[in-house]
Amino acid sequence: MSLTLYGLGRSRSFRALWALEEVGVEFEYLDLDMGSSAEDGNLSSSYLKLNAQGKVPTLIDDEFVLTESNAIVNYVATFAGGEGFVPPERTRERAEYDELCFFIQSDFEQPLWTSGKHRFVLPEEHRVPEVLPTATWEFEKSQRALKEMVDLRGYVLGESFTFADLLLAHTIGWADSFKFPVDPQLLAYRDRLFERPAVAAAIARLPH
Ligand SMILES: N[C@@H](CCC(=O)N[C@@H](CS)C(=O)NCC(=O)O)C(=O)O
Repeated sequence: MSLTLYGLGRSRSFRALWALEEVGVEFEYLDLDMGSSAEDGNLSSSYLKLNAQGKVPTLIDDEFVLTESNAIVNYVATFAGGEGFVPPERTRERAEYDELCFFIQSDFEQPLWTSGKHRFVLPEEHRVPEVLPTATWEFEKSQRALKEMVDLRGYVLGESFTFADLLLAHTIGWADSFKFPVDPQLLAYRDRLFERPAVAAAIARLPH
């Protein structure tokens, strides 16, 4: 088994990097040069063959290529060492895990991505700065909903850590780094999750 993860710093690829460190498998991590079509760039012809959008993350497992951070995290949980990080299929616990992960990726993170796109990701002629206050308003709305949905004092699905915690803690960190008004309870939850040794190991893989 030969595993390679392509990513970019603490972007959404960090979710996959953290998951691989939680499982404790051997892998190579390659941090791409964003916006570059050089060999180590996300726009190189070789990378675009792996990920047609030139986005991160991309995981290569021998000849198997997988994109989408949540799909990668769920796949990583099927490796030896990943038991318990994603609840088993055909259970209500799994349905609740999916519910939360879909909420994070559809509602909770979208205002953050809207903000990123309209501040620095999209070509300048496609940026609409007027949308930014709406993104803040939407984030505050999802944040309030999240606090009703889960108990942030422990792990969001109950007794033990799952990759729903990983996804959520990463996304809260993203909101904080984008200077969104993040509720102190969410920040305390993120700080606690970020104390996990796998987070330190993942950070150590990033270029400094
Ligand atoms: N839904 C995708 C989103 C991937 C994505 O948009 N990644 C960003 C970094 S967080 C990226 O590669 N952006 C480069 C671009 O949009 O050109 C996932 O979660 O994997």
